[in-house]
Amino acid sequence: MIKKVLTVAGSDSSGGAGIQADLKTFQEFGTFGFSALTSIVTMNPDEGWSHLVTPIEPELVEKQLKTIFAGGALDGMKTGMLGTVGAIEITRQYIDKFDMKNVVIDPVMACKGTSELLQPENVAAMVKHLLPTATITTPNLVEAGILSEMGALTSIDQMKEAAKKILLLGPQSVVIKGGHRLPTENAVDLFYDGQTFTLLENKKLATDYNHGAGCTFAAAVTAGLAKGYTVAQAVQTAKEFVAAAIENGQKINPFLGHVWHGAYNQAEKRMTK
Ligand code: PXL
Repeated sequence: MIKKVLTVAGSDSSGGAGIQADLKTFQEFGTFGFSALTSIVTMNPDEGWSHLVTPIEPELVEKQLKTIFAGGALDGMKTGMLGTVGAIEITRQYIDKFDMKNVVIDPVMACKGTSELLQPENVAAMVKHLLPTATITTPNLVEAGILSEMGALTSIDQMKEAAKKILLLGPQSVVIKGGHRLPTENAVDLFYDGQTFTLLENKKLATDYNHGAGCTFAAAVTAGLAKGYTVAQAVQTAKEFVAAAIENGQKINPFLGHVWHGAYNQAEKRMTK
């Protein structure tokens, strides 16, 4: 049976992050993707690509989840941008009702290019209701600084300390994506399962076309877990998948470049007629 995976996330109308990244990535992993939309993000090219987040009513999020779970529990799920506290609470109810395993919480707090935090009450509700259900949570460096209440993280030792603090919030494991932000020679991510720290290193890629990298990484972890990989294997495979996606990033419009989700499997070569 094909593995079923769900993303509860926002729509990135520009096509690189959010549910667009998640569904494309699920497909690349040979899993069957579902989406419950929590918000729609639009960008205005006439106003310097300014972002607008329009949340979706919690009742409509619930209707989507009811539809999606009609066939019972799924093999894995992830959350990304969460529109409202109500949607977060409903998502938790479905996780509990269907005793969901392989839950990946990507603690999205802002879109790239906007330093502004998305609705702080959503972040608090995500920490309270969703992090304790997580098989793994996947913060970037900024999000890990906020979740650990340590502020700016500038070294691997600080990332380790933050990982320990984040585990106290309830997830079974954490991977902090240091990525290109950390002032180290390589792009370093830190995986911590409560016992062992594992550093995942890649050379830093000389490209700015990385919009959607975070969502793509979390979606790849979700699909891997649904397929039965261990958490460590899912993280390692996701890292390789995203490295290929960044290396083959595409300039999608004058404002930004996106990762190419099909790069790992060279999807552009599939249809030849
Ligand atoms: O990359 C964070 C992110 C997550 N989800 C949605 C987004 C973005 C950034 O643009 O639009 C829907």
